[in-house]
Amino acid sequence: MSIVDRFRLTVPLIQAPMAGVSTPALAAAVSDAGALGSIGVGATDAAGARAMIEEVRRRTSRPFNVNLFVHATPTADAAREAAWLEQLAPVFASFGAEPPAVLRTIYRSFADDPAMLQMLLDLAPPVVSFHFGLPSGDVLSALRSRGIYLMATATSLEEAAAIKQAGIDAIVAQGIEAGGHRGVFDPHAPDDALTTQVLTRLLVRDTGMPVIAAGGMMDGAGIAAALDLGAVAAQLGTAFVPCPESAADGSYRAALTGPGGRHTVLTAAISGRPARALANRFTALDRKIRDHRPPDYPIAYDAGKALHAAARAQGEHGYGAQWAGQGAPLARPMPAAELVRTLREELEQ
Ligand code: FMN
Repeated sequence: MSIVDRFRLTVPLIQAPMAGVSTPALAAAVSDAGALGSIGVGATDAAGARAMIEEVRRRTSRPFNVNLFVHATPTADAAREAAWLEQLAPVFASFGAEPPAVLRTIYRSFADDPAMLQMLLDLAPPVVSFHFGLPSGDVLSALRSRGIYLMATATSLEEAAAIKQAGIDAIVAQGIEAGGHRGVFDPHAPDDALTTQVLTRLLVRDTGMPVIAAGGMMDGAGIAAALDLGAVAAQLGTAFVPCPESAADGSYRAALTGPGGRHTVLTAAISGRPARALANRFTALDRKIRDHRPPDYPIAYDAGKALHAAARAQGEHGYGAQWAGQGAPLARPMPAAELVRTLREELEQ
């Protein structure tokens, strides 16, 4: 049974999980409107995730998705971290600030977080999805035994094969156009940078699994194209960033919906993993320090967030992590329920 039938969706649409940007209010509004809302709990701990799941449940009785980061455990490397901070020091200084003395692992991978697993087994959300990799077979079996539907992101045929092998229910085909972090399992491996169109078609043909296309779709025409390629649904992130229910701040919204939305860049300088963001002062800085390898994800993100805070304190918003996909100029700010309704109408035309 496809995800659309199983969860009685009235439109083949998933609002992408967006850690730090999607909120329980956004997910609930989307689910109530007939699509599948998602929360991203990758950047919080078990207690934070529990509170978010409970809030979604207070707001809606419809199904929703909870997304986790399953990245490789980062390796702290004092010399590499010091060298990175040295590169950023002049920028901190330009805002009258010092870089942090040491960088921390600001959140754990789901693979290293038994408390998060226990919380998920307790609350049993209807859908759980994984980004950056897969948990162990034992963890997957435990989640499955609670009746949870499982999805995972692939950016390549190899990652898709691993997802199929693990017995995941559906695969999210994330193309290079997508906003936010690329779901690549190994950020240091060569990346073929497949587009959503090519990846979706390849995975439909090669895996035989339900494929959810993600990356660059902003309207009914985009979703229809993905369905034509054989996808069972489309996962849209950037389209939902300007919704009033998202946690995006004013400068991020203004940049995304203004001329800044026309230019996005893939960068690992902000967090330590490749991610697509609006071109801003941070991504421009990346061009200057590209020869220096950032600390492991998410250790580098500790520096990125500190730099954003230092700049913002001086009124400069250009160092924020303003994740966005290539379709950003097609964004339409409106409440989430209205966006879902609009997308459904466009699809039915
Ligand atoms: N994907 C995840 O699986 N987990 C996340 O926490 C996550 N955070 C994101 C944050 C933002 C602001 C954006 C724009 C995307 C994020 N993504 C995340 C990627 C989305 O799942 C999806 O692949 C992407 O939004 C699709 O491309 P689009 O932005 O062009 O619609």
